[in-house]
Amino acid sequence: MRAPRTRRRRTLPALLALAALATTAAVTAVVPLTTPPAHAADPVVVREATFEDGTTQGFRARGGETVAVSTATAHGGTHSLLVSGRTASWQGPAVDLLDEMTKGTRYTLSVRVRLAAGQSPGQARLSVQRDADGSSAYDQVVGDTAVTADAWTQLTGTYVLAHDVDGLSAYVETASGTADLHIDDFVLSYRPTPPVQTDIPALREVLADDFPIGAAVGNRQLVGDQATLLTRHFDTVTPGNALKWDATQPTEGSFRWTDADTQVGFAVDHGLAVRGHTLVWHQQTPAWVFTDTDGTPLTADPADKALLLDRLETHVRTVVSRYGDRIGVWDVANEVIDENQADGLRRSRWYEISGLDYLRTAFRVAREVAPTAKLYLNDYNTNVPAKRDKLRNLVGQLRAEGVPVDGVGHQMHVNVQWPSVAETEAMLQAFVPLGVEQQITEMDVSIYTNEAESFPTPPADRLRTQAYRYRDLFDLYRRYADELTSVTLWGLADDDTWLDTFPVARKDAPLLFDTELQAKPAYWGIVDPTRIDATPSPSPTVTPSVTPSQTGSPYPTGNTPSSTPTSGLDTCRVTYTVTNQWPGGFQATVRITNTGVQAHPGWSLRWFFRDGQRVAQLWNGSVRQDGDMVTVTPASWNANLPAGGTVEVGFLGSWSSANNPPIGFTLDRLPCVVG
Ligand code: 9MR
Repeated sequence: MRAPRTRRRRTLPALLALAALATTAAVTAVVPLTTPPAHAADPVVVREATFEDGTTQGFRARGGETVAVSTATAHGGTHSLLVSGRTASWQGPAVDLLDEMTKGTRYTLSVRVRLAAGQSPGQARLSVQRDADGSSAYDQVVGDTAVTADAWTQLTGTYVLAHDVDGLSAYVETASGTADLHIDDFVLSYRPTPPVQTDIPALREVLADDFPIGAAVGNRQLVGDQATLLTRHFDTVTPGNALKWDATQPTEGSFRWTDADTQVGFAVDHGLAVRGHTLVWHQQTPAWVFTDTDGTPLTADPADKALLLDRLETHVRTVVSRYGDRIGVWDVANEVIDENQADGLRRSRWYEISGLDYLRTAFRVAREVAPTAKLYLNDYNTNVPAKRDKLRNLVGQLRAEGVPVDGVGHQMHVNVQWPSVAETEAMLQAFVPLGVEQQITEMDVSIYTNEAESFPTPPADRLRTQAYRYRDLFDLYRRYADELTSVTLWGLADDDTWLDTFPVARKDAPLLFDTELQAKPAYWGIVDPTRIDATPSPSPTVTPSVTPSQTGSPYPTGNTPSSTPTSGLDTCRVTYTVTNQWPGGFQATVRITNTGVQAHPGWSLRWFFRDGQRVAQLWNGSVRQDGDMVTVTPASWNANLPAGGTVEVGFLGSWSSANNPPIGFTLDRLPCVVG
């Protein structure tokens, strides 16, 4: 008989000690320009159950069924746990984990499942039950997965506890039926992750003169390291799901605010602005909205239409008024354009029943309830000319009628190849004549260009290409900073992205921070493109096998020719030289050459110190320093920096522990080459 494995349980202090070790390692390995992102250690097993000691090792029934150790079959060793006598599909083996799991840590749960001999094939899933204040909630860790009596199936998934709880358990259940089943080799583990980097510029400071920068969030982004990363880099948040109709009013008249209140409350407490997403959409809207009280689908007849608009008015009034001025921007309506229709209007249930009146009602009521909030029409693929033009026509028409549409949201779910910068610029330009605000609302850059590709870890060359895409698109956004009132990314880090399951299940990596919350080359694409090639990548280059395919999906992965840049920048070059250094003080010069084709009158040069240095006195210009961010503007006599021209400023500064050169040099917000 296999000996039971020792239970190893790592406490939070131990975890922090490991994290500290990781930091030390990263800091001592510092390269000249910045600390490389650290990568996680081996997993730490918090709890496991093999049943080899003949006990149930803490597993119990969920309700009335029988849970007992069995030697009829085992996954390794000779024992497993048999569950029999089930009378409902939710019954199954459960293990209490309240003392094992810490809020905010990302755990991996794994268990083997096999149906008992003679049972017909079925489906099983692995879930977590959370109990708080007498009520329970259920989170799926691994969805319905085929299981049989002939072989063991492994269910593995990750879970972050994002709520305060007084009870917590993991359990296996079946999608349907009451088959007897075995489980074996349950493991709960986590990987100690490196700490959030604090020696890199905060995105919100880098972009401070351009636009607020935001991230879509769920509850799990509000705890632990995720929260640290979020509040360090971002100005705004968009609840990714919590404000949608299915979340706020799942059944008529009963509103549910738990997650939305948590997310908006967190934002307010941390000084983050909130984009409200979304009041009207053809997805994530419960069926009752479009159904009569007797279950009949609503039609376009006047009584049905009145009922629908009445429900809409109640919904908008209730949701918007709950948050009042805590939500300054609302995506009042989402994805209402279908460029394949001659009139450009999506044939949603909203449209079929009410024509354009649902939009008129939603905007009118939102304005009434939140008179100072900015009201948006939000859509994807707004770069596609046909869609862009139809959206522009609709916005023009509604505004001409007096419908209070203040802004257009461009989702920007794009990829490493598509769309071109020129097409994206045309998208922004198209709305300028209307006099509306514009925002980038859901940006992510998939590493995939078609549905056939799939990488277990993102190849280095994809991450590099992605970084140049971020660089180019953000350069464009910066040029349109007067039009764009914010830019939001659809997620915080690659550990949690909707693209892991869309358009097919595979690991994607579309954001600026990796699955361990470390800055990716994409981050440097925005902050300091000269660092793109210096940022370590998690894996060697893999050349994917590419089979072009049509997605047929609403979010095409795109296959237009790449506009992706070369690594040269045609803007400016900076040379930073420490000419003298003594304990506590130093003197430096910064030489800027305009390598672009246009003059920079009244230029502004910016950089970020990394070691807490301060500028004490600067000559040949004026200086302002906010934290690590230094902004230099010219003196009267060097105010114009012509194409090909050079300006040199010098300064006296102070330093303490280290005096590494600054990073993130920009000239008029455009990144400069250093060297
Ligand atoms: O990020 C959201 C994801 O968690 C949901 O499963 C999905 C369901 O429709 O909605 C996602 O957010 C969408 C957003 O609300 C509208 N634009 C497309 C986004 C990605 O699907």
